[in-house]
Parts: sequence; structure tokens; C-alpha cells
Amino acid sequence: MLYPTIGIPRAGKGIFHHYTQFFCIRCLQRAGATVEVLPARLSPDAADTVLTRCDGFLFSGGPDIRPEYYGENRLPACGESDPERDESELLLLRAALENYRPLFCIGRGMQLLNILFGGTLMQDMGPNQEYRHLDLLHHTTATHPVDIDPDSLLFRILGSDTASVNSLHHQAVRDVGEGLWIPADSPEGHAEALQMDDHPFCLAVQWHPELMTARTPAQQKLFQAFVKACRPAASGHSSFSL
Ligand SMILES: [Mn+2]
Repeated sequence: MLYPTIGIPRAGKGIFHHYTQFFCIRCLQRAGATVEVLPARLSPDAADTVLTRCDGFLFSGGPDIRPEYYGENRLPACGESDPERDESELLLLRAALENYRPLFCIGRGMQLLNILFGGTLMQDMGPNQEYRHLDLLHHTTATHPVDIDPDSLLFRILGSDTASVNSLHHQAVRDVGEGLWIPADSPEGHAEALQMDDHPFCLAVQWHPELMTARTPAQQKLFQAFVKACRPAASGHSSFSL
């Protein structure tokens, strides 16, 4: 199939989350995908139906995930959550993993992946950062560097062991989920990407490539690689090559 169908759960509340999702959809379409925006509330049966229609899934940015999902009480600095979106997306992400669908997890999506594998988050990174990780004003600009592991999927896609990325997060990975590892980090050592090796294609980044492509065209390569992995002829839903 020339134009794979990629499912993206609807952003739900928050105008900025809709804004970032719009850019995700545009980047996927430019990479040659048909995008299906999925209902924000999915029942298990609806998730099964969606799996038959979609070749891959993109989990986009959004509100803080309920800390109860990683065994913590909510701290005052944790942002408001959308419990229904948390539940729906965890259900769909689990189903997509079990069915070997290619995945692209951005921002909140990366944190969701970590939690699904038993990882935890810092509920708030606090004000004392060497680099400002919540920099909404410069959301289209590369504001902090990341180091990229030469053995990672990210390195294969970007062709470089460094990158400069935007940063729109106040939470970060604390404990990495079992089966995941950190292929890219910030100078202070915060996880800026996650990788799981036991899956056809799972790309997870903390930054927002969808907002960067105008100024930093190389970030569009992430969408191209993902869409390529979603073509059934290329992936067979079981393996892929770049
Ligand atoms: Mn960052």
C-alpha cells in the first residue's frame, strides 16, 4: 500500500495540544500517509476495530498523565490530567504493541510508553535547569542540544550523534520502563528519547519534531521513517529496514 493509514488519538482538551496535533498530521501527510484522527474515548472493542484499519499509530503531546499510573500521589506541580484520554491511549498503545504496529510517540506519548512498561516520571522538573525544558515561547526553535547513541534508531534516521531540539515539557522520565533504553539525552542527562528493541519500529522522543520542520527540515526525516515503516509492504507488521 502506497499510502499507509496512521491513527492518531484526538488531542482532547487544550488548544495548544490541538495545535501540535495539527502539525503532526501535516508532517505525516507530507511523508505520504493517510491520517485517521481517532475518537478520544475508545472502548476495548473500538480499539480492536481501529487496529484493523490503521497500519501504525502516533501518540502526540498533551496533558500530564495521572501519577496514579506510575504509583505516585499527585504533587502540586503536576498539571491537570485528562483521565479518559490516559485510559484510552494506554489501552490503544498496549494493543498496538501486542499487534506489532509501528509507533511514533511524541512528548506525552513518550511518557505514556515509559509508564506502560512500568517506568516513572518526575512530576515537575523544577526551575533550576541548565537548559529551559519548558520553553513555549520558542516552540519552533531548537533550544537545547541532545546526544544521540550511534547504535540507535534515531541515529540511523538522523545520521548524526547530536541534534538540537525544541523543548516543551515540564515532566521527564525518572525510572526507565523495563525493556526500554535511552538513545538520546540532554546535557543534564534527561531522557530525550526512548527506544525498545523488541518491536518492528518504535520511535519515542521528548521534543516536538512536528513544530520544528520549518526551521530544521531534518526533523521531517522522523516522520518519513515512521511512515515508511508503516507501509505493510515494507514492514509486513513484523520487521522493517531503513
Ligand atoms: Mn527537553
